[in-house]
Amino acid sequence: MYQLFYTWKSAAMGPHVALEEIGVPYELKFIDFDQPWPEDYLRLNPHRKVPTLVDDAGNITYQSTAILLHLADCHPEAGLAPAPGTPQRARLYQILFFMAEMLQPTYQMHFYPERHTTDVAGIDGVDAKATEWLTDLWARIDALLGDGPYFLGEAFSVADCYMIMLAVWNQSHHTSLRSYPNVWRAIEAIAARPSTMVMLEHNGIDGAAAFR
Ligand SMILES: N[C@@H](CCC(=O)N[C@@H](CS)C(=O)NCC(=O)O)C(=O)O
Repeated sequence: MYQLFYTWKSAAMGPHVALEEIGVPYELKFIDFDQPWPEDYLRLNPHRKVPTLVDDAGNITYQSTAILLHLADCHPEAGLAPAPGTPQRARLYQILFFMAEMLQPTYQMHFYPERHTTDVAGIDGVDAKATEWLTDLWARIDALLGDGPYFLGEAFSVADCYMIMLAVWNQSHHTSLRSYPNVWRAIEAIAARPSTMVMLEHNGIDGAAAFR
């Protein structure tokens, strides 16, 4: 039994989809962002972030990309990642870390522009820059997806689990993901998977139609 600590529409969405794909028992543990961080949670993850995964033996993993790759490695039968050392695995790393290093921090700039400047008058400019970058970064994701429907062609992987999380975050961004044909096709394919449906429903999101 895994425990996945999460909050609404958070970076836990990718690991949640992966756990559903794998089909292992897990428990979702809600962290209420309107309350102070629980001390027992901070002992698991002192970085004051979700998600955190805890396994049966009490082993702790945080950082959503690390959780996704770890789950894929622990449950190879689910086929969520190609074998280590193969060109396809290298491509998975490349895509996953591109999203983690480029898109995720840019959404942080968009959602929390005040954390990215000491100049109160410059906050709107930080958000405007993030918005500009997001428009460009999704074009690169579109190119990486190519004919898809998933990043690795017909093979669904943890990169797709991660991408659907970013797509949820795009709900407040001005550029609609419908303007990226490969991205939109991937969203529809991922959102139609029973695993993703469970995650979306849990977060109060009404399927692919809710994306923009
Ligand atoms: N790189 C981390 C980011 C985690 C993260 O920023 N989580 C957000 C929720 S999506 C959080 O816990 N934010 C709390 C805060 O920044 O105060 C990951 O992917 O796990």
